[in-house]
Amino acid sequence: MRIDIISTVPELLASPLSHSIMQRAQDKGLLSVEVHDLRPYGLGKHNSVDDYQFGGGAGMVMRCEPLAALIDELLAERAYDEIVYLTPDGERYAQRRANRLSLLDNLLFICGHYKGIDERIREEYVTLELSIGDYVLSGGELAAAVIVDSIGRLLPGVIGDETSALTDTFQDDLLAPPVYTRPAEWRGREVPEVLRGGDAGAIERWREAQAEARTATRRPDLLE
Ligand code: 6GU
Repeated sequence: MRIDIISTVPELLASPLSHSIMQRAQDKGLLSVEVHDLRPYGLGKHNSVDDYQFGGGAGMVMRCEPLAALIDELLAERAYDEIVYLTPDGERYAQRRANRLSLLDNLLFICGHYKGIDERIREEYVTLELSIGDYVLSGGELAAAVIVDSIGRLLPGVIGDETSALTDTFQDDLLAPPVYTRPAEWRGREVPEVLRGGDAGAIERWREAQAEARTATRRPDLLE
């Protein structure tokens, strides 16, 4: 999968995408992420990428021309399955969308700042608008990092244990059951007996029951 990201603060995206599983995905050639700095496409001698909004009001708006120039350049290289704008008024991002995006080949993410981007860029180019939750971030970069991470780890071959992404919390609308590792007893707390026996069927049933109980108490909305 190839992911391009447009940002005015590319430094914000460097670290989250260059460690751990995201780095491994890229090292293995399964994921290629390219961050594109919008600033050189800015207008005038100050490379301006934003301006006051028509109609007045606090906050700047990202201008059409720099974004269009960069997007057109990227579109000349490849077609995108989705051009995604990260915005708090977008569709609430969840695992179902992550699963669907992980099946695509080419994604373009646009990170907004200030009051957002000129509405006409959304009309002209954007095919999907995503929000990562009901709160406001100062820019789309952290949201893009969250979404790229959640997609990248689903790509076949990225996670060593091929079945591991299938047992994640949310993967079947259930929270994951509790997990334990050694030692079997720690500060008087014991690992549940069933997990220490070798009965695979019993372990499976215990985990299912735990997942359901945990979901019912913590996230009853998921069971509806
Ligand atoms: Cl995608 N962007 C911004 N700026 N704030 C957000 C968000 C995105 N999702 C939740 N809050």
